[in-house]
Formats: sequence, C-alpha cells, structure tokens
Amino acid sequence: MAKGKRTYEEQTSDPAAQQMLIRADELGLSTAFRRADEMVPCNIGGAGMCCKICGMGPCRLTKDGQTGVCGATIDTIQARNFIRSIAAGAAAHSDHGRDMAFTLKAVANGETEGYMIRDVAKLRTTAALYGIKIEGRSPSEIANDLADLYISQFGQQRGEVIVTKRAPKKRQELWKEKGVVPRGIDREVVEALHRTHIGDDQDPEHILIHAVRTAMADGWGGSLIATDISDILFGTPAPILGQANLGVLKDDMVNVVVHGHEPTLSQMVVAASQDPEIIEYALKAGAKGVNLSGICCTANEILMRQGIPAAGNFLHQELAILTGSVEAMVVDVQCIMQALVDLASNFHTKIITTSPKVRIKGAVHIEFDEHKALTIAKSILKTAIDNYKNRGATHIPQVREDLIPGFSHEYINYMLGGSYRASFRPLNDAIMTGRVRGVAAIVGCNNPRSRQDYLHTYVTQELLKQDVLIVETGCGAIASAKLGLLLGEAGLEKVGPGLREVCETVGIPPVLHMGSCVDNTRILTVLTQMVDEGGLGDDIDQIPAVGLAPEWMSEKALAIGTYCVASGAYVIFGGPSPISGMPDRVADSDIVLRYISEGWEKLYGGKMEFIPDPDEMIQRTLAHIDKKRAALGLPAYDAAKFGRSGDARMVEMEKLPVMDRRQAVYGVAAD
Ligand code: XCC
Ligand code: SF4
Repeated sequence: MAKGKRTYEEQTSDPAAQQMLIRADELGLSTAFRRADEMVPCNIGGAGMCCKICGMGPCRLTKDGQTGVCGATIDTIQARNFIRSIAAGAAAHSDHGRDMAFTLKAVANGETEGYMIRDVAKLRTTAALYGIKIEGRSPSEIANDLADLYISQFGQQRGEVIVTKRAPKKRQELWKEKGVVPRGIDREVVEALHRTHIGDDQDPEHILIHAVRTAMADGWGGSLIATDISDILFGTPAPILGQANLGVLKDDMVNVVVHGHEPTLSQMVVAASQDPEIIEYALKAGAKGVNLSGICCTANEILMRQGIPAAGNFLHQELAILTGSVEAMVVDVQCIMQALVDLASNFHTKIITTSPKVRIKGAVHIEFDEHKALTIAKSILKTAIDNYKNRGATHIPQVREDLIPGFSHEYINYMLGGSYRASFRPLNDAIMTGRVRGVAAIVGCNNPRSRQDYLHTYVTQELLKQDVLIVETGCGAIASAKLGLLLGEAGLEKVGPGLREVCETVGIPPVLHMGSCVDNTRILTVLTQMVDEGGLGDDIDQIPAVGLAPEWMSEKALAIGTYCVASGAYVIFGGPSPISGMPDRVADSDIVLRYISEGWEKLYGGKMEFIPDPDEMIQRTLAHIDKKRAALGLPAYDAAKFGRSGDARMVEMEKLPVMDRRQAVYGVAAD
C-alpha cells in the first residue's frame, strides 16, 4: 500500500466492498475510494471561500477582510455558493418530479406502453387533497386533472405552490409570515441563479431567505410530486422481503444493474425481465435467466415495491462492475460516476445511458421514451443478454443481507391501527410516555472521504440503544440494510428497552426503510400527521425529532436539509462544512454559519449544523430530543422505566420456576 493511502478497512466498513477494493488493486484499476485518497480536496473551495461566478475572478478569499475584485465579502460568496448548490439540488429533484407528472398525464391519456394506475386509492386521496372532483369519475379522468395540476406547479409564476398546503396549518402561517412560500417550482430555481449572478443580491441573509424558498420548492414541491406519482403509478410501498449487497449478483444469470433515480425506467425493466420472451432469450444465451438488481435510489424504488435486490449504494457502483459479472449497467439520472465507462472497458460490462438529459462518452445510448417503454426495456435487456457470452472470470463476494423495506407513511399509518383504526396514535403515545425517546431520520449519500457506511451505521446503532426510532432513505438506508439493521428480529437485543417493546408489539424493525431520496417527503408527511394526531405540539418543530446526513456528498442533500430546517427540523450533516470559512475565523463573525444555525432556529425552529465527529452528532441529537421533550412537558427519558414486557421479558420469565413467574407478574406470592 502506498504511503498516506488508507487501508481497505479504513476506506469502507463493508466486507464485500473491501474484497472488491483488493481486487481493484490486483487488477491495477482505480475507484472513487483510491481517487479520493489521491485528490486532496481544495481547502479554499471546500470552505466556501472561492468565487468563480464572473470572469474577473476566480477570487480566493484567504485573508481576513479581503474581498473579491467586485468587492464581494466572504459571507456573500459563501451564501451565493450555498444557494447555488441548493438550486441545483432542487432542480434535480424537481425535474424528476416533472417527468413523473408528464408520465402520469400520458398514462391518463392512454399514450404510454406498459404503465397503468396501480394505486387508485392513493390517486383519489391525493386528488381530493386539492379539491379535484373524484366522485363518479374514472381513475384516468382524475389522473389527468392531477397531472395537469402538478405540471402547472413547475411553471407557475404567481401565488403559492399548492403542495405546501399539506404542511401543518401553523407551519403554513409561519412560511407566509416569513415570505418563503415558493411561487412556482422553476421560478425559485431560476431566481436563485439570477440573484447570484455578478452584481445582484449581495446581502448574505437576504440570499439565504431565498435559499429557503428554493429548497421549499423541492421538498414541498417537486420531490413530493415525484413520490406521489411514483406511488400512484407503481404502487404505494408496503413491507416486502428484499436483499442487499454485491452478493445478490448471480454467477449463472445475466446480471443487469439499474442505477440512478427515476422509477419510470427501472419499473419497466422489472416488468420486461419477467416477460416470457426475455426469459426464453436468456435461456437460449445459456444463462438461467435475467437477474436484476439496483444501485442508489433506483435500487430503493424497485426494492421497496417489488423486492428486487439492491446491489449496493452510491460507492458500490464501481464495485459491481469489478465483479466482472455485470452484463449491463443501465443508468438514467443523478449520482452516476463518469468513471463507470472507463472502468467497464476493462470488463465486458456495457454502460447504457437512457435519459435524453444524460450522455457519457463511451457509453451505449438507448434512449428511453415512456410511449414505447416496454419495447425499449426489452431491447435494453436483449442487449445485456447478447453480452452474456463475453463474460470473463467473475468474482462476486458472497456477502448479502436480508431486509424488509417499504414503510411508506400510508403503511405506517395502517400498521399502527389496522384498516379500521389507522392512525399515528400509538407512535405519539409511545413518544409521550417515553417508551420511544424520539425519532431520527438518517438519510443521504456515501462519501468516499469518509469510511463507507461507517458513520451511517454507527450513528444508527448508537441511537437505537437510546430508544430513538430511526427512519431511513437513500444510500443511508442501503448502508443499514447491508448490516442487517432493517430486519425485525435481528439485533433487537441491541435496541433500547422501550423501543424494543414497541417494535415487538407492532412487529416492525427499529429502523424503517422509507424509500429513495425524493421520498424524504414521506418523512415530512409522517411528521405532519404526528402533529395532526395531537399530543406532540401543534407544529413540526415541537416534535422530538432530528434529521442526519452523516455521509452526504450531493447538492440534493443540501436542498433536502434546507427544506427540513424550514419545516422545523434540526438537521445535522457529517463531514466538513462547505461554508466553514477560514479556520482561524472567530465564530462570531461567521455570518453564514451562524445564520443557518441560530438564525434559522429563531425563524423556523429548525437549524442546520455540520458536525464531523459521530459521537458529537449523537450527543447533540439526544440533547435536542430531550430538549423538545421537556418543552412539551413530557416525562424525561428514563431507560430503566421500560422493557418489562415483550419478548425479552418472556425469555427471562421462562427461566423462572412457575411459582416465581406468578410472583414476577402479579407481584403476589404463590398461595
Ligand atoms: Fe445519490 Fe439518491 Fe446521495 Fe445516494 S443518497 S448518493 S444523492 S443516490 Ni440520495
Ligand atoms: Fe470575484 Fe466578484 Fe467575480 Fe466573484 S463575482 S469572481 S468575487 S469579481
């Protein structure tokens, strides 16, 4: 190992990934893990101190009091860099939402091939939220109106993005008062770019108000639209058994990995892979069939709906190719490394781009079009099958874990009360009594600058011991899945006593997989419903809950974090802050850093912080949860109070002689 390079164990905590990194070195091939070691991050850009938005720069502000050529201060530059990231993140999520809305429109009008409205109930409930008439109308008619309404939100110029009406009443009032309700989804993104052109908005706090408005257009706009329509077209997720990690790849089958974000393509590939014609074609090619798996959020989309296995999270994309067993990696949008093409050229793997928005030099392009979706999906699979004969030696790590994903907000509602009494009451009650101390959403990416999966799973496991119920999405959820944390029975002995009782009673894992990254909006819906249920205050900021993105890397993560703050959440990012500024700067003068924490907390009750140390993340999470419990007048969390019932207690009891059991249960001596 070259000097200064991390060991495999330091690069990833996943044993399957370690095996593949060894293989990469044996073959002399590079991966993001190695490139991260070699590419020292720019400490000026990394701290948000570089501006390159005009041709008089780039200006690097490294001395106190220094300004750019135009006179821009460090705070203005940091705020501008920050909002530009948020705008890009919001654009990515929302453009995904827009494509979903157009697909819904096309499905409603019978113009597509292979799609249908799978969840009529969700279509009707969603349409009814906006006053779209549902009685006596066909699903297609309702879907057409809902699609039109959703499509109009992107280009809307004035008024309010209608999706924001789904937040708690008090929150909506607050947004109005602060003037951050988005007018139209695209409008806010465009204005973010306009404001940060040279010579526009140069008041950092004013820029950051618009950052909130832009992020809101994502969370209470484009992303929520994407989630709604995915459920309507492909089904609202419910628990299903799945598997995760590279061990899901098969030696005797044609391995097709779908990677990216939009379920429109991946769902059709799933359908095509079960088509008799395709199975026959694969058998003829000498394979036992087509084995589909996913990477990144596409993995989550098909995992939680069809139980299609996840080959891994963000940092597994190159590792899957290194197994030598992948005939085709089919990608659409977002989080696709350009390095895939070069790496794949050392194997037989074909990288197939499919989005009209995304091309990578050297990749095969088979453009996706929902009007001919099934035909295209089949032709993609045939390309993969034709490639099976070119496969060389394979090295598939035999590492995989079972998991149960699919905890949509609708399902959580149902599971807590059944069909007739669906409600969030039991969850609210569990928090109010202190059986569940609070809730943490642990979400977001992998980042090769930290040890893969380690921060996610360490923070998750430690919070579970503290009776914190965890919900997860995105690559973070896959990290937990790979470690077996998304299974009901597994590891409950490592979970706090109160939480354990709740999990045993309801029959849920202590970590709930809620979907992809656009599905962070499911968490907003859950929080809103917890508010509506009563007992935990009248707005989201009063709920004992925290959001964490320990290994984030994407601009989308910053947009998500910001809309969560605007919704009232305390959001903790891992890794170094992209707006940390000069290391010797006194915190007091750090306007932007202070504004997004203390400033936002005053305005929205939520705040954003960057905390590299996992133990500090955990400590601040618990402190925040306890503070919110106290503010609600709830009993202080006491680990010793619960855990006297449930399976653990049963095991304990069974060890006792019969007479003593009675004593233990009823507190009376045997007669
Ligand atoms: Fe991408 Fe969504 Fe991040 Fe994973 S978690 S690396 S954004 S795939 Ni969204
Ligand atoms: Fe430099 Fe100002 Fe141009 Fe930025 S906008 S590059 S600070 S001159």
